[in-house]
Amino acid sequence: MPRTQVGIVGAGPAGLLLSHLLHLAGIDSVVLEARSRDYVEKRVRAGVLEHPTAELLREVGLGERMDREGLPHEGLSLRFDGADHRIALTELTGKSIMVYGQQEVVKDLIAARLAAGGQVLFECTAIAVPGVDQDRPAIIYRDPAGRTQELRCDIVAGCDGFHGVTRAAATGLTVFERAYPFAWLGILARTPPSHHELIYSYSDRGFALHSMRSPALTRLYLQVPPDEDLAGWPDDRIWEELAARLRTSDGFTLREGPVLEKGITPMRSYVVEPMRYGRLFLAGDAAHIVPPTGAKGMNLAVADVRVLARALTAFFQQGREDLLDAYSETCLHRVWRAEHFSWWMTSMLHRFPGDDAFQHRLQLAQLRYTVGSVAAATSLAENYVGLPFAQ
Ligand code: RFL
Ligand code: PHB
Repeated sequence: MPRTQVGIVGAGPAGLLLSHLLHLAGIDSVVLEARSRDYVEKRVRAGVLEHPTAELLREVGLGERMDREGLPHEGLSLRFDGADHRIALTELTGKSIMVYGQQEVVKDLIAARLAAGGQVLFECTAIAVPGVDQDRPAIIYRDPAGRTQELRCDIVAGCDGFHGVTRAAATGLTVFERAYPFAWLGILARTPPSHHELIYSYSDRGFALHSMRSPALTRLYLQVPPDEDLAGWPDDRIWEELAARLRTSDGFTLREGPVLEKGITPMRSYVVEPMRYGRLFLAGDAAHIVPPTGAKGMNLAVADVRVLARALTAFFQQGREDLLDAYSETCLHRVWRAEHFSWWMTSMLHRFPGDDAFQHRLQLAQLRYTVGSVAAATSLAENYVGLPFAQ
């Protein structure tokens, strides 16, 4: 029967980076991923790496292509009242962010794991993780041929995202949750960005976001109703709505181009506590979700597995359990800060169904204060570029 020290469910940023960090510490792991390699490498998701995330990727030998192809940004715009109001991230914090697609991070991680002889088993779907409450955990999974297999391990890392199976193995977790009355419709278009930085736009018609992936690829999002059907959004309607929501009084022009990808993402805040059950450790979206307005999801996944890799290193190399015992609490401090920031950005920038003129004026007052006060702008900036990792 196959065996490893750490059985990892999920080859997203959390699972792959954990496997890489463990490898650097001389700890063996196997990653099981339900989807194909091609699928996970093409899945378009997050685009913003916090300063600490980019630094960590460099430190562990994963920064080369990111530094070559990624786009460092020193500011972003909040657009309202028909104009841009720039938050000078770097001037205010001394730090910048890196615009580099999540699927590029995933590609770099997979390449690094495979080059080091690491085991990433694609098209292997975990079904159950028995024994995590005793000392003999295992992962039961279906292999690509449909056969049921068992992987024995000392520790299971549940990095299988929000819809994974590992969280269900834990009993007694407390769930904290908030749903939002809207979703995001996102597109990737083959057209140069219309502005050199990200634009978060608050408009009468709802929120819109202008982002990018490269000098030739633009990523754009629209706030839509939560159960919206993509079929009702032909490309023309999407461009028209984006142009209307991104309009300025000084004639901003939105560059259009072929739509390469489109999808709808529900918005949710969600945290389980604790992020551990016996020998099962949850990390990334398996343990918490934020609405994407703060660009925090992937960054939290990275922060979790950094803490977990250190704790597992102390466990396997020195037999210490104190860092594993502290894992959940250490992570949850950062998680709740990001939950607050993401909720705050979301609340400030979206139109809520049923909101009245009073609410609209409150949001405008908040936006004007945020861009007008150095203290308030710095608060947004330090959260956006990423607070320092836990020691
Ligand atoms: P992932 O990436 O979902 O990976 C989980 C993996 O587990 C696999 N899996 C299983 N494998 C085996 N057996 C099973 N039973 C399995 N069940 C699931 C899945 O196939 C998958 O490969 O979770 P992870 O690693 O925790 O990473 C989290 C991030 O993906 C997520 O937080 C971000 O994408 C969120 N997010 C953003 N985060 C940022 O930091 N900055 C952003 O700018 C940002 N923008 C976004 C986002 C997410 C979005 N969507 C689509 C949800 C924008 C969008 C639109
Ligand atoms: C993205 O580029 O996909 C992106 C950027 C900022 C966000 C969310 C998504 O807040």
